[in-house]
Amino acid sequence: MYFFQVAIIVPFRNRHEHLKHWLYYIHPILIRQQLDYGVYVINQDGEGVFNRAKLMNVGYLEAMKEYDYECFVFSDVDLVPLDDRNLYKCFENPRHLAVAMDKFNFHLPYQTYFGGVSSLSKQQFLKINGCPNTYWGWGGEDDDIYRRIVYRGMSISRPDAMTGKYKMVRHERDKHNEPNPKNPDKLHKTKQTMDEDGLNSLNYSVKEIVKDILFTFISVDIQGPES
Ligand code: BGN
Repeated sequence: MYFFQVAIIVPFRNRHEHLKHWLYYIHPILIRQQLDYGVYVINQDGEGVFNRAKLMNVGYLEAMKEYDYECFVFSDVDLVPLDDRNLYKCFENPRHLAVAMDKFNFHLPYQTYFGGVSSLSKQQFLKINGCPNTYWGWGGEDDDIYRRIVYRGMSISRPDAMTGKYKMVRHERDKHNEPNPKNPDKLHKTKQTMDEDGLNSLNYSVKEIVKDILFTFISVDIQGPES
């Protein structure tokens, strides 16, 4: 049997209650999928504005320090897949997994939506220079990643709407993660900025690494924006 080495990366802050539930559901699913995987929870240290995509970049690099992973699944901590056949692995193309979330009435909110849960092989991730580091606060970073994929000549794959069902654990809007009005405009420039803003411009410092039995918890200072 062929085993896939998959790093599951979870951008995180202050959602320990969610994490507990997510781990409880996700591990049995991943085991039933017969994957060789590691879970990396990337915790943004401090009270600055949240930056989901930058934490994804950090997760990629930190996981790679531990093991030569072939595949990366990026998941929000509040999303639990409802069908075991929604495989947490990588495909020919970057994949969007969270296609039918309950909060969107089990539909895609729009055709190019790439948020929630996605997978990219090491090669695909490198091809797009990883994620943008400059989307502070809520909104747009997933759209930027989608654009990077298209600008590099790839397309995305998805499971069908039955297989791709997800439940979102309910929560209030997080503190320090307000919609950022600067983010939508940035999307027009992705094509020009993606070569300078990504894995190759990432700066952060690791504060603490805690190896739990079920996951690795990495706290990082991701050096917030000047303004
Ligand atoms: C979109 C957000 C995404 C978010 C989805 C679903 C933006 C950029 C301006 C168009 N995009 O509107 O980041 O995942 O909603 O909630 O805000």
